[in-house]
Amino acid sequence: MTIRQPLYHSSHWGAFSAIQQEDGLAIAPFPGDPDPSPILKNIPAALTHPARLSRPLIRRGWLEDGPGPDARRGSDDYVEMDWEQALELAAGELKRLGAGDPDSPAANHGRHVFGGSYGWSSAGRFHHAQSQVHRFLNMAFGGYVASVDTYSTAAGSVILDTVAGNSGRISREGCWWEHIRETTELVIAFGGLPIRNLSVSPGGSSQHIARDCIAAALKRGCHIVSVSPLRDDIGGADEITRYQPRPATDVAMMIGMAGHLLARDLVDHAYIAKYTSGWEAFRAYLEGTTDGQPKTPDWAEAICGVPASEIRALAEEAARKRTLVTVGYGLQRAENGEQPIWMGLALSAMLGGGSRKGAGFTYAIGSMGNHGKPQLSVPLPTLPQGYNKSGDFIPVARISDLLLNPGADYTYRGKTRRYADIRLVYWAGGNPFHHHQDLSRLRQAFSRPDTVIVHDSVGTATTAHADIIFPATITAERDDIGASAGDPYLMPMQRLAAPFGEARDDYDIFCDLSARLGCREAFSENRSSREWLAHLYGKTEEAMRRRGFDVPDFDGLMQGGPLPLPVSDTPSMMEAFHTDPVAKPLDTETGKILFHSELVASSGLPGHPAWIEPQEWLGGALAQTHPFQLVANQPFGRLHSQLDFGATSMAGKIDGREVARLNDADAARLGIAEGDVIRIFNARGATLAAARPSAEVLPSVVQLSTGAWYAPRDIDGTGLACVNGNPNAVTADRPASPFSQGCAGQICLVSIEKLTGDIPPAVPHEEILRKRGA
Ligand SMILES: Nc1nc2c(c(=O)[nH]1)N[C@H]1C(S)=C(S)[C@@H](COP(=O)(O)OP(=O)(O)OC[C@H]3O[C@@H](n4cnc5c(=O)[nH]c(N)nc54)[C@H](O)[C@@H]3O)O[C@H]1N2
Ligand SMILES: Nc1nc2c(c(=O)[nH]1)N[C@H]1C(S)=C(S)[C@@H](COP(=O)(O)OP(=O)(O)OC[C@H]3O[C@@H](n4cnc5c(=O)[nH]c(N)nc54)[C@H](O)[C@@H]3O)O[C@H]1N2
Ligand SMILES: [Mo]
Repeated sequence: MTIRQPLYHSSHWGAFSAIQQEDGLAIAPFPGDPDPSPILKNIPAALTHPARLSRPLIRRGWLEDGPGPDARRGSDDYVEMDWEQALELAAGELKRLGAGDPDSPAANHGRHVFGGSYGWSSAGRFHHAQSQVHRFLNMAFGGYVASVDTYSTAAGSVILDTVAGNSGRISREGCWWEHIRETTELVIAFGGLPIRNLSVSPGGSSQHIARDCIAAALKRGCHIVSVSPLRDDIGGADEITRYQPRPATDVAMMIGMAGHLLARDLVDHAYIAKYTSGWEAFRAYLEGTTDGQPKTPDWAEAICGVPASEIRALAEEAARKRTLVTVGYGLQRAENGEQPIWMGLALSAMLGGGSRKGAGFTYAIGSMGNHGKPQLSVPLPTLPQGYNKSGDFIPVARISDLLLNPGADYTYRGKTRRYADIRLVYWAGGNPFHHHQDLSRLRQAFSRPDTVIVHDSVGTATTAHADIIFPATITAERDDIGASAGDPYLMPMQRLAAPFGEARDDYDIFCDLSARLGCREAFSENRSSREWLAHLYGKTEEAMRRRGFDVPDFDGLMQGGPLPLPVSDTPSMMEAFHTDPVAKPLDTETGKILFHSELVASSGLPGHPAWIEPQEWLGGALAQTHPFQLVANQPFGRLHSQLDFGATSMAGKIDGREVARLNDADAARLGIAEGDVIRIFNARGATLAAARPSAEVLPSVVQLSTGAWYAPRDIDGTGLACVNGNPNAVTADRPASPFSQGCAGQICLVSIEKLTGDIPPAVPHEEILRKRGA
């Protein structure tokens, strides 16, 4: 298949057009995008990279010995198989576990099947692997054990749902970027406003506006304060003030500000009375009535390291100005991750909150490209996933606990729940051996089920722990529709290339399996992919026609260009609440913003935002043994582990190995120079990275972004280490709290040493999965 006309397509990091040239696919960013992402340059490599999977693969041990728990997962090799045989094997195993007749007692509504299958997969509203696998399991078993919340935000979402009603609406609704550009006088951004992260939105991003908005706000005289251990978590301008508290201590800095506001009588009591409840309990904590410790800026300085004088000055400036407080996802991906999010909201409430335009609190505007943008007034095409009759789920980051502890009790949002007994794991569109913490423990967990089935286009570390691997196409090999909440375009995603080898669309794989299980009609509704696309687009098309827009039919959309979508002028949840808190209450215990929550208090946490000492922080006992705080944040040059072999991602590595940055004084002290290979380790494991001394990084912090493909190898004398630099070899599989059970993978304590002697090379992407004999 050769394409000569530029065709439109889309990715989570931007819309683009593509044309085929002698040396491969040439990508041009969507012309309407003011600040296209460098990640687009990763795409051409995806078409034919040697890590692509071309045929179904079956793990040798599973094939020879049959289904069952098996510690060889992760080190076994694979046998290629033709599609017919591989589909038969998978269908046979699904049937053995009850698939085929969702209403029979044997099917048990998939209670032994984990289909939570978290992951971002690719842009595209129909070929969305997670939606496809959920729909399939609902049709085949009548259900499955699902997952709730996300690795992105769980502690933050659970606490905001509880104390402010709806975390998703707080993040997405409102026009905060426009407000920052035009009216806000002080932005305090905990976690910074990293342009790197704002390249990405789930589903696509046609316009990257953050850089321009920040520049325009600064020009207008808006003061922007970035609070982060990394000075470059916000673009370059000198006018930006940067504070670098110790990681995990922002909540103390915020509480110190709050204590000062109270002491100086700078609290907006009228706002508190009208829009909040529980203030007295929090006030008692600030004054030290409950624990004998008044929460002064000096108290805060001792914990967070930011000088008390600066904490006071920032609090006073915030009280004087139209102030926006925003807290990034990164801070809540940590032990007690609820606290900085809740405290950010509480601080903004003490300042008079969101009753003025451009002031108040917004969640994670610096984390996702589609936050703080106007919402759309028409529905987006969405594949219905069917109904899950099992009703069972885990908080998403409890996957290892689920597989290792069937029948064990745990708590979530104040309730006690029980882990299912999982016999089959089905994953499509995600990479748990990228995203989960403590990968050695995840390896043990993956040895437990009878069977693991994975779809992916490439041989990731997750496929290397599967029994049956189906090779999936990539978006460039299929037609789809790109769209994202808060993005003003519907993007035709036109097929750019023929499928690689024998790869099939996830949809077609599930159709083939459904046919063998007798549920093909229910799964496919007798529609081809193209008929589904036209059907799903029809909902948006109809809604637009009803509003009087002239819209193309489906063929017209696919042949024409991006379709502008109407934006909504409905007030956001918080605007409506501030206009009339009685008529538009929040969905919380009192209808107001909570300084104190009974549910939280009854779950073993303080009932108000509080500083709770974590196990792994630079001020704690464990820092005597492991004196560095690892910050495992999002990578600049790729989305998670996706297309790690692409040009932008590879350009950021040294000899194929991920780069870790540390403060230059720390590096000098340890005799570490640019490019030296360092071993980053703790009691859970080790990972190797190429060092980069940098003045941007707070002393005692080492930053190693996520996404390098996990490749554990035995290192002489010191045991296993991931030689490619995956930080999840050392992060802790410890929930943020028993309340949210959220992922706490952003930070952990580690030691660092320079590696000498024989240094094992990085493992190329195509060697992660051992595809030996055919
Ligand atoms: N230590 C630490 N860990 C973290 C984080 C952190 O900050 N620190 N961040 C966390 C966060 S926020 C997230 S969201 C997760 C991300 O974790 P994931 O979403 O699991 O990561 P991805 O690399 O996006 O994985 C997507 C997988 O889907 C595959 N894929 C893409 N398109 C298709 C398709 O059409 N069909 C099929 N079958 N497969 C496809 C890709 O090849 C890739 O293997 O990681 C989390 N992990
Ligand atoms: N380029 C790119 N962009 C992405 C992604 C990607 O993979 N690549 N992933 C997307 C996804 S799925 C998500 S969920 C979002 C995640 O959005 P975030 O969670 O906001 O992103 P991170 O880079 O993990 O964290 C942001 C910064 O928080 C800082 N930080 C860490 N701990 C602390 C702390 O205790 N205090 C303070 N003040 N700062 C701290 C770190 O320095 C880090 O750089 O990013 C999205 N954007
Ligand atoms: Mo995420």
